Amino acid sequence: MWRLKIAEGGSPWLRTTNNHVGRQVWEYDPDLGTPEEIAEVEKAREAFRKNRFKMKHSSDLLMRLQYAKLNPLELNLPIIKLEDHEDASEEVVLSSLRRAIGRYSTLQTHDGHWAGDYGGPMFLMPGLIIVLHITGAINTALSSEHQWEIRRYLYNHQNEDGGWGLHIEGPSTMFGSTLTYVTLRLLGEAADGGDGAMEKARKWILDHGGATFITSWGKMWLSVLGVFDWSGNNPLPPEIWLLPYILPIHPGRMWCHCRMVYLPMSYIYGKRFIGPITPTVLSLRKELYNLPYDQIDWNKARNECAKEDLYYPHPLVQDILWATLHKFVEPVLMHRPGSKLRQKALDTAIQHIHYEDENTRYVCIGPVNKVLNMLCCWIEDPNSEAFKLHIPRIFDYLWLAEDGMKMQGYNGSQLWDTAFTAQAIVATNLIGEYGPTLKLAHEYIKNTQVRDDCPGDLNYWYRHISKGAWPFSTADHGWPISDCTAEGLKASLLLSKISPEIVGDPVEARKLYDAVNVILSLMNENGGFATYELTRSYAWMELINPAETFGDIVIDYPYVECTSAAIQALISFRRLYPGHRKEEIDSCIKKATDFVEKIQEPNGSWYGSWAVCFTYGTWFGVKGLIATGRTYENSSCIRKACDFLLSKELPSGGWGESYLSCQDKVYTNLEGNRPHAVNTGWAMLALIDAGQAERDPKPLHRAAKVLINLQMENGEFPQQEIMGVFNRNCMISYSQYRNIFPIWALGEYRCRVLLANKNK
Ligand code: LAN
Repeated sequence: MWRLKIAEGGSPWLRTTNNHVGRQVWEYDPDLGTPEEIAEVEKAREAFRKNRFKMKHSSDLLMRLQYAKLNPLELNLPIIKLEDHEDASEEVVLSSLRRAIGRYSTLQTHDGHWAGDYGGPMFLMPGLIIVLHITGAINTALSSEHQWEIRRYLYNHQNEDGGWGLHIEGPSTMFGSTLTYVTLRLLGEAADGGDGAMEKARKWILDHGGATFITSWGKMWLSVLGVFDWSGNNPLPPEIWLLPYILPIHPGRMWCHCRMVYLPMSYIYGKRFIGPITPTVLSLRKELYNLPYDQIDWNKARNECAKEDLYYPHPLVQDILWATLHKFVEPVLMHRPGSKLRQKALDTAIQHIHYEDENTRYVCIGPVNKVLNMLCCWIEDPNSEAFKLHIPRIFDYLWLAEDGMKMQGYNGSQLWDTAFTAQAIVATNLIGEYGPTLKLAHEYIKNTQVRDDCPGDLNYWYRHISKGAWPFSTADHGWPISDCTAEGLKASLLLSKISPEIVGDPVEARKLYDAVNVILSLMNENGGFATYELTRSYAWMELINPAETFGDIVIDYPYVECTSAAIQALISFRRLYPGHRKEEIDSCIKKATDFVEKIQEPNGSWYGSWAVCFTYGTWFGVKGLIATGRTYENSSCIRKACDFLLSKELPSGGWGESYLSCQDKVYTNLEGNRPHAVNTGWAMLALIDAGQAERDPKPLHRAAKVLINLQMENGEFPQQEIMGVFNRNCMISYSQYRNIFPIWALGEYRCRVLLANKNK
């Protein structure tokens, strides 16, 4: 049976800064599990499979079975469902909270975080499998059980029309369909395998024009594999790394995710690397196209893209730029003496690749550069130590649930979820009852703060400071993020106000100062906060975004989420340490607040970029402004935001926002106007903060009732539609949100709506 291992190493090729705290890895142990337990797992899988076209999101049932056995829970609290005419009383809310937190606490890992599924995107696993195929490591790195579970996952997420989407809930795209089809073939599936599934997939691909219509990232993957010609790719010259930093297009100025993905891509492109031509590769050349392979017009293919995939069409300047580079510059760089320059550029690129690998302990910033860097290390030297160091970190990205094994969008969301959970539990004012949970979460937060900057000259490596920051996942990953630092700091400050007897020792002041230093260093001129670094170039750089499926990736833009989190953290800090860097903090808060006010949408909402969408952004917008002391009465921004949220409440109560809100930037209800526990939580939190209880508590009563009626028998809230998003268009799972935000909202509802009213 499978087992989730937490905070364990287990390979001589693993490096860590803090004993692997936060590391989550699934391992197969054939000796584990009673026949009953194995049958339960099977039952969960079968139930998912049967319902897979209706419910695309898994509920982490395998992890839950493991934890139920580990931490059995006897809750003798009544399960209450409210009728139409009933409102939730204080007792009902209290009992709902106890059931929710009691159960959620049993899911906490022994190092203090909450493990869970951070999957969603469908384009990540293919990269890994293609790289393992090329490097000949597929069967040594992945056990046959791993390969089984990966196949299960891919089949479970095939759409009814035979294709695969960009993410689990999305309609079929050429990118998702072709890469997943190829992945299944590389995992040993026959071209007519899968009970007709493979033929159906191929039909989807061919009916939509064949694989020349795949997006640019797909073209790159297929070329590496040897089933697409490199001349059908737009150029990605590594020489861009040799340009002077003054130029706005220097990669050092790009968003770190964009920079870190195009870095290894440019190395591979610069070498026109192709893996071994195996029989499967030769066969794929026939399977993926409507024309014989040698008759394909590769020059035309450079700019082809299926309409299903097209989110960000290339502007004309881009086509001109690529055509020029392709026709005139590349031929020079591929032959002597130009190839000397190419070699120099390749040397620079691989140097940066090694730096990234080393300073993330081979986790890398994300799943795409992880596998690309691994391939580059292998291309440089198949017997290298670097390649060996990459292998065990593959498993940090693989997650298993009842729908199978997936590649996650990051090595987890550990710190982020833990910081929110701590704040949510404190907000319920049931601190005494959940002291041990908070103490353990506190441990995780303390152990995960980044201790040092990266080594060497940070400017040379285009890196921002990290010392004192919090990352999104683990300290070993270690990339600092503005809002993760802010949420980590907020949680630490909140816990520092509670007796150490209950929650353990507070973070030392010096470490809090370091965190503040990171936050202050991340404010842009305009007062806004971007994600990992300062905004280093101009928005018009988006003109050269070549990724047709993703928007807003070229530079690190400022966001309401990051800016609001920074405001909140600095204000909490200032309250406890009023003397420390006072002027800087005051001025930062002021500028950041102006920025938040300025970017409010005309309809009163804020557009959230990292989750769905207006409910999320507006929660951040309101919370940031309220933290500064603004109120409904004295701030028209807050009034407008409340009007906006109230106008979107469903007639039956609650909020339910579809992922289409993100793509279209227009508020869109979920199909059937169903409420979603997470959106309902965000909207309630914003409204309660803005004093809705004093004006008219009825919308809050309705929403609280929705949450209570959604709560399941075991105390948890159900997994509903996928809630996270990145780059405007790709969805990603935040599996803890279904518990965190309903708990937080019901906690505030109880304390600030029901109890406050009673005490009046
Ligand atoms: C994340 C995860 C965390 C997230 C928050 C901290 C929640 C957010 O407030 C700021 C942005 C950030 C850091 C973020 C950015 C984009 C990421 C890194 C991701 C959504 C996780 C995966 C995604 C990454 C780009 C996926 C890899 C795909 C590529 C297109 C490179």
